[in-house]
Amino acid sequence: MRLSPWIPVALFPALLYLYFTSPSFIILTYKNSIEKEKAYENICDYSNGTWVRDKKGPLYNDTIGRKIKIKQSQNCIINGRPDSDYLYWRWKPSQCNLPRFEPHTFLQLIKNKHVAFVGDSLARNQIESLLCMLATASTPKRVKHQGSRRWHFASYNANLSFYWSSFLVQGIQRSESPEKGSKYNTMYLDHVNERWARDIDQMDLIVLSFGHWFLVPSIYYEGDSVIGCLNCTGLNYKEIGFYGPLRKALRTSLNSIIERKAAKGNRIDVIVETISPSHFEGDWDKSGTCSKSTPYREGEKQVEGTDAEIRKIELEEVENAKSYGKQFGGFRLEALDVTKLALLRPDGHPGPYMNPFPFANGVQEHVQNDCVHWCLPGPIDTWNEILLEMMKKWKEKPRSEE
Ligand SMILES: *[C@@H]1O[C@H](CO)[C@@H](O)[C@H](O)[C@H]1NC(C)=O
Ligand SMILES: *[C@@H]1O[C@H](CO)[C@@H](O)[C@H](O)[C@H]1NC(C)=O
Ligand SMILES: *[C@@H]1O[C@H](CO)[C@@H](O)[C@H](O)[C@H]1NC(C)=O
Ligand SMILES: CC(=O)N[C@H]1CO[C@H](CO)[C@@H](O)[C@@H]1O
Repeated sequence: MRLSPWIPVALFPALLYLYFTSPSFIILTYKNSIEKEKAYENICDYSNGTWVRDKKGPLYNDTIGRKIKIKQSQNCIINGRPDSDYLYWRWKPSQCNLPRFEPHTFLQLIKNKHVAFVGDSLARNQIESLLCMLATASTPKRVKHQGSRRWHFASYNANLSFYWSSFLVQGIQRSESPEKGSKYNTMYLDHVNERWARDIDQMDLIVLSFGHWFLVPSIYYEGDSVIGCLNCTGLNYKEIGFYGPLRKALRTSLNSIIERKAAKGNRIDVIVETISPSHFEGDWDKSGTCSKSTPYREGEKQVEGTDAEIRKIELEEVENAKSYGKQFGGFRLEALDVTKLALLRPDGHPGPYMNPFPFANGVQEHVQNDCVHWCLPGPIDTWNEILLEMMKKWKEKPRSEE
């Protein structure tokens, strides 16, 4: 029997009616609009969340670390750290999921670009994490450059570099052994450190990560005069604490970037990382340790005290610089707020495994611990996962001038 042509025609409106009133259609539409809205508003706050178990583990291992020549004091596996639990955690932001790092996507985004990490040993720790992750896709080549450590990804014509500048502004670090050498940092708060700043015009993305060096005794200059000091008992200077100086150093640096690049009509992207807390139980110089072997749970530990204050200053200065830089279309700036996710990971530091096999000759009375930097692989890989998400969002949402 031939099907009457009228049957489908008659059925069609009925089906249409059923479909549009069905709960699944309504839910689907609702979900789509929410997802669109989410993507549109960039509402995910990566800074708030919790560490959850993850079977997958890290993207790389110590073999790559050796190839990139990361600082050996952060290669915990090679140094004999016996537990590996700390490698099986993933950061879960409370409102979204943080995707696993995709080295190809990152390299594609930095094609023909120069990405500079500027700051202290934590900036170096992070760029080495990034290099290890990228090296799973493409091997970088170390290239000589005056004033920085530099790596070149030939197939992408991309450069990554690390500029050591622990204050961002000009200054002289106090001696590593203050009993013998200089007891104080000297900082020139209104002069950006030219070691990195003279290359600003060749940079496309600058990641600033600093802070820990502000906590030691210092003498502060503005212009030619001393404006105060930190912990300089016996010298005839005013104690002004380090919060003000830290704020000024960051402001001087961000202003320099804006004035030397954006104000001249060039594009520049800047990321300011908030402070990554350390986890010494006891004083760092009196054999303090970080012995916890699991992350803190949500709510178990709050960002407080010095860490909270430094983070607040950094976020405020980012907002200040954003409003100053807004008049120049090519300027983009965001904070990468790692303070909470770092605070929750006391288990991710090298601890005694900053040195190879620290217990090879039995347990010593005095073992030096590193509870500031992070094992590679380790939690700091997550900072770079968030960095990649921020870069992807920037790519989707073009600058106002474009
Ligand atoms: C380390 O990673 C390399 C490259 O990804 C891989 O070939 C090697 O098998 C890994 N080694 C271990 C011990 O997992
Ligand atoms: C972080 O997320 C938790 C859980 O969703 C929420 O209760 C808390 O208010 C959030 N905190 C901040 C500072 O947004
Ligand atoms: C990267 O560095 C290489 C070698 O130092 C240089 O020739 C090239 O122009 C740089 N590329 C970018 C995009 O900065
Ligand atoms: C006067 C002053 O700032 N003193 C500080 C020196 O450093 C110690 C510990 O680092 C502080 O507790 C003091 O307040």
